[in-house]
Amino acid sequence: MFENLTAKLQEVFKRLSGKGRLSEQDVDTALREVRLALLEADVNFRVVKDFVSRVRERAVGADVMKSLSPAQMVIKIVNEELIATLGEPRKLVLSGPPPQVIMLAGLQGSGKTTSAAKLARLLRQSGQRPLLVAADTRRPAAITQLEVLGQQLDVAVYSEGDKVPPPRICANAVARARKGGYSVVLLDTGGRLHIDDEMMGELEEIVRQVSPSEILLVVDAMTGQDAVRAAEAFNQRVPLTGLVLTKIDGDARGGAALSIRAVTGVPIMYLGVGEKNDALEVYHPDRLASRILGMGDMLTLIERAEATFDQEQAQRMEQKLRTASLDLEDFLEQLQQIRQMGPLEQLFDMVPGLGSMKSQLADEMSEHKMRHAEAIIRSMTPEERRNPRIIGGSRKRRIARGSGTTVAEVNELLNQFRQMQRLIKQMSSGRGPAGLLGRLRL
Ligand SMILES: Nc1nc2c(ncn2[C@@H]2O[C@H](COP(=O)(O)OP(=O)(O)OP(=O)(O)O)[C@@H](O)[C@H]2O)c(=O)[nH]1
Ligand SMILES: [Mg+2]
Repeated sequence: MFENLTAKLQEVFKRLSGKGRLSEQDVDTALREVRLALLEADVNFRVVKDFVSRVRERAVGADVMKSLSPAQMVIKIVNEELIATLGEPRKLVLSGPPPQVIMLAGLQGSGKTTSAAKLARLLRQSGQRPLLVAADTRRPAAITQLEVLGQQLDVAVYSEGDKVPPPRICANAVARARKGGYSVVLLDTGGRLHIDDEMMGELEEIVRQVSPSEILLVVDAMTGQDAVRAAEAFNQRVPLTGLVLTKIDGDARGGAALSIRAVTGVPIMYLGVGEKNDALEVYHPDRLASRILGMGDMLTLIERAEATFDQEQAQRMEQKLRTASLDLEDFLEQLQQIRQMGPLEQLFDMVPGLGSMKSQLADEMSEHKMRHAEAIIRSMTPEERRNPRIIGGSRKRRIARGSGTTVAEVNELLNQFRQMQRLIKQMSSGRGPAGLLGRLRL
């Protein structure tokens, strides 16, 4: 979906990266091109304007990090602002007493029925017992469509044919779910070609009858700004809690995906990425942004790491990690490398498996602590660095004095180092986070 936009943005970045220093004019020229690329991708013009001005403000005032070229710095800012524009993710809330009700609404053909089935599948995977409800009585084949999907997925489908009014069907379905021990009820409502009063009235009545905890609007991302307008109109009548953007796999220009959150204020929650039952992804703004920029999550990390790591040193490190013979000299080198790579938090985000350890790591590796660690290691003799076991009480006192720290801090560092060694041993024996080493290419 984002091919064109991605190609355009990459061209802009490529031109920037040819330059050693960026003047304000370079930034302006680049941003003009970014602006055009976004407008061509059918992004809402107000969203574009706001986006560009945020990037400009940050790019002009930015402290360029030592390890990043000015062009990389611009990419970094564009990426972060893109993520901000795409908006925070929100998880489905199903914490109330069962059954929890999720209503799916949307224009005709937007992908409600398909998404309801995909969502049922995801929910079942996470341990829920879903019940799909055929609440679209207008289109003759709609009920059969849902029943077929239910059969494929082995998920129960509740229907009462097409003579009972949908709000009634929904209320009955919830009662059935309660008796039958279903934990989640998914309402597949009927769509219309355009927003009309009858459809909205029906949705409002369903909301009144069964008070869904989630009201998800399913929007076809292929329809561009129409999708955004439709979402605004829906949101005025029923309180939407989230968006499902479908057909992200299509070849439309992507503007809807980029504008809809900013324009409507409703968070994107899922992305439909294909016709198959498993083609529903939980939305992650950072992943979507990197897809738009054409950079894999890891790509940025590797690029930055490669820029600062010299190849030879990297190979040496790799060898050491494999044989788990890392010493404090290497530890120091690592600390310096990491500091050159930019904000740590962001770095952690990019390494799969580190996410959960992030806050702990970030705390342990705050700039302040890193500076102390460096000072401590610098105060050691080469022999002590190679063989920390020889560091006893008097050596610790000497090191603490030399580095302007305390014995407790020296101890802490030595402990951390031992922990790291242990972790590395685990990883190199294949018990650690899968593939971490390979991905990091240390
Ligand atoms: N490529 C692709 N196709 C999708 C996606 N989601 C839905 N579709 C297709 O879009 C068409 C319409 O999907 P439905 O789920 O029937 O849409 P609906 O909103 O229920 O339509 P009505 O009930 O008629 O209002 C079907 O052919 C789906 O296979 C998606 O994420 N990617
Ligand atoms: Mg349908």
